[in-house]
Parts: sequence; structure tokens; C-alpha cells
Amino acid sequence: MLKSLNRSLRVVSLSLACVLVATFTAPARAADVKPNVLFIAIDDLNDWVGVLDGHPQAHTPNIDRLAKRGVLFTRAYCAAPACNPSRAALMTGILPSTSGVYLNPNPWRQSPVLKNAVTIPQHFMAHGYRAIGSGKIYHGAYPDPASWDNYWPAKNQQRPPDPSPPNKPLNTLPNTRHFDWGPIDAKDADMGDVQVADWVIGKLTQEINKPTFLACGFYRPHLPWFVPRKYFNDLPLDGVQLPKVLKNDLDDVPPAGVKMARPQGDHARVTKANQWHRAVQAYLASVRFTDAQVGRVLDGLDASGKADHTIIVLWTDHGWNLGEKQHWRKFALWENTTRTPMIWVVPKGLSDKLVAGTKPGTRVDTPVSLTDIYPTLIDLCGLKPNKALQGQSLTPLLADANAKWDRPALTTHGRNNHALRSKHFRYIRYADGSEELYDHRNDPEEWTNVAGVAKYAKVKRELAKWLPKDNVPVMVKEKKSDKKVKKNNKKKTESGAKP
Ligand SMILES: [Ca+2]
Ligand SMILES: [Ca+2]
Repeated sequence: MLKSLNRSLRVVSLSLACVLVATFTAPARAADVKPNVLFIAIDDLNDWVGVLDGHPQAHTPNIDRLAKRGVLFTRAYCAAPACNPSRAALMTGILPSTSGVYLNPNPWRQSPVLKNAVTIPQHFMAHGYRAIGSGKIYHGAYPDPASWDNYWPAKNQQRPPDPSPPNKPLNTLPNTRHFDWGPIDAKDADMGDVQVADWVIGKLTQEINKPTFLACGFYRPHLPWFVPRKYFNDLPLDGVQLPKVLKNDLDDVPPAGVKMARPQGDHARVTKANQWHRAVQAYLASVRFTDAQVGRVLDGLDASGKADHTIIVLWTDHGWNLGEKQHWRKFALWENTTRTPMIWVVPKGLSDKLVAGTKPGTRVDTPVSLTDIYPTLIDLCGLKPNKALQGQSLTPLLADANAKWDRPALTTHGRNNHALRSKHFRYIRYADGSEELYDHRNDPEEWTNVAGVAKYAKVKRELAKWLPKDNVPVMVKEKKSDKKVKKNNKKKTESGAKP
């Protein structure tokens, strides 16, 4: 009797306490609460995602359900079509043409412009946040310990090793290095990205008690496309569909563009070894694997009870060609190499700038840049502005998918080679002055270069106004010592446990 009375009293006092806590922490207005940020990066994922419809066999139920929960940008473009310059620009908000960080071998923190640049997580730390993370956020060779309070596996080693098959290369290509693919007999738990997700889920459930910027960087579908066999199961080789390709597509591309495509390189090797279908199969399988990890992290967030208090942004660092224009990888200025999935979820009442939150299932078709992520986060979380930023806040588009937006999306590959993407056009201008123009109203695959057609002169002129005025020289070159560091990092991350 006494015991049950005690229990009742405890329940009553606990309920009272809950009411009090709820009352004390309930925000008078949105700005009183600092939202958490879950910042999910995926490496080398193009538009082969269900909601972007880039490939009929793309199967990404988890990225799709995230998109349905918030706003999907269907035309988001990288600042540079390579890991290092894209990520350096995204994380600092400063364009390659301003920083001189154009390519992968440019150690970005050595650029005089970026040396003291305040990265996104640094800006959050300066505003009372804890910045933590795991996985690939910066390019592998150039992690940034200054960006984090805590990182796993370590501030200078962003990701754990991946399993590697004993009988490489699986795709039979000579001198493949990581240009290799196929199923491996590894368990999910052996995979670096699974361990990264585990760590992030652990932090979500245990430790988000103060405003936290939590980064989660997935490495697949970056090469090599080695993922556990089960992700290949529903993709029989004889049913794999190649991307849409036009024969002789490069015939109307100027030499500067053909040089980027390198048709005698990867494409010749892949087709000669009869590996095109296997490559597409392995990329699709790698995308499925990563999508599963995204799903685990989203489930972790929901189970943590913090979802209502967390802004989510998901992005990938650039697109990828798998034989379109006889081109493979990124490193070029076309739609497929520059387009990336980008998704935002802002819960209701979290942001003064977007009190209603994002409306589930919204699609924004306006072309935007990944350099817009930084100012958007500042805007949504009510942080002080960072004057160095060159992007612009996406908040107007998050609030209204049809909001006015004049600026085309800019992508730069190497010094003074640029692409501008407007609603209907892609305009490419190479350093030697040669051009491509594609009219997406009737040419979504960018097969017909209309740069020389008189009626498009005005379109080119209007777009050219948005080309950067300054194109600083390459400011940082890879040093011998960096090459050594890179080699060691590579060893650390690729020679892991054998499956
Ligand atoms: Ca990448
Ligand atoms: Ca063509």
C-alpha cells in the first residue's frame, strides 16, 4: 500500500517535473532555441537517385523518404567537379576562382585566401555549438582538425578502413588502382561507412544535449565500388541498363572539352574489357549500400527524439559520368558531372527565418550552388554573418519554391574554365575562349552544342555576365611531402581488414 502510494507520488512528481522542464525549456520564440544540424555528405553520388530520376534502376528509398520530408533541390550544382575543390568551396563558402583551389592536389588550407577561412563547423563553434563528426567531409588528403571538437576515427583521419578483396582487380582492367568494382564477401559491419553511421547514431542517441553540429560523411559510391554482395542481388548483369549515350557526341565539343572527357582513357579501357555493364551495376549497388546507411542515420535521429529539434541537410560533392560523352568520373563541366542531390529538412518553429519550417515533398527546380549551403545554415540557425561567403542563402527558396532567384549556378574546373547553369541553359566557357551551350528545354542529355547558333547569342551574353571577374592563379600546388602524406592516408584507408 505504502509502496504503491510512493510509486504514485513518484509518478505525480515526475509528471510535474516534466511539465516544469517543458515549461522552462519551451521557447518563447524560435530564436531562443539553437537547432541542431545533421550535415550528411555523400561522395561522388550523381543524380542516380530515385527522386532525381537519373537512372531507371536507381533504388534509394531512404534518400527518397528524406526528400519527401522536406525540400529537394533538383538542380543543385557543385562549385568544382572534384572532391577537394568542391568540398573546400562548400565548407568555406569561397569559390575556386577566388581561392585558387581548383583541383584535387591543391592543399586548400595552404591557399593564402583559405588559410584563415572560417569553415562551417568553425562558425558554429564560434556561436556556442559543439562541432563533431565522422567520415569524409573534406578531401581525404586534406582533413581539417581545426574544424572539430571531436572526430571519429580522428581529427586527422576522417574515416576507418574499408575491406578490400584479395584478388584485385575484380574488373580485370590493367593498372586500375581504385578504378575497380565488384561484389565482395564482406559483412556490412566491416564497411567503413557502416562504422561511420554507427558512430553518428551513437552520438544522436546519447549526446545531443547542447546545440550540436553533427557531420556524417559517407565515402561510397566513391571508387572502388566494392560493397557486400547482397547489394548486387537485385541487379542481374543482363538486366543492367547503360546510361543514354549518343554516338559521336563529342564531335561538336571543342578540344578543351574533349580533353576533359579523355575518350581514349577510361572509356576505351572499360569498353575494351567489356566492363561497362559491370561498372554501372557496381555503381548502382554502391548507391544502394550508401542509401541504406542514410536510412540507418535517419532512423537513429527519429529514435533519439531530437528530430523536431534538428535541421537536416544532405549533399553530395559533385556528379559522375559513366560513359556519357565517352567520359568517366567527374572532372568535367557537363550536367552529369556537376549536378548533385541536395535535400533540406527544417522542422516547424526551429528557425526565425523559416518559422513554418520546410513543407514536406517540396521540389525546387531553380539552379543553385553548393556554396549556398553555408549562408543558408547561418540564416536558419540565426548565426552572425560571415562576410567572406560568396553564395547566398536558400531560405527564400526553402520558403517558396518559386521565389525569385536570378543567379545561375557556377561550376569551375581548373583555372578559368567555367559552366553556368540557368533554368534552361548550360553555358560552358573554357580558358581558351571556346564554348558549349545546351538548351535543356529540348536537350536534357546535352547532345547538341548550340554555342555557334546565332539565335542564342543573347543567351550567351546574358549568362557570360555571371562569369567570375577574377580568376586567381592556382595558389597552391602539391608538394612532395604532401604526396607522401596522401600515400600514407591512402594506405590507412584502403588496406583495411580483408573480407
Ligand atoms: Ca567526390
Ligand atoms: Ca554532342
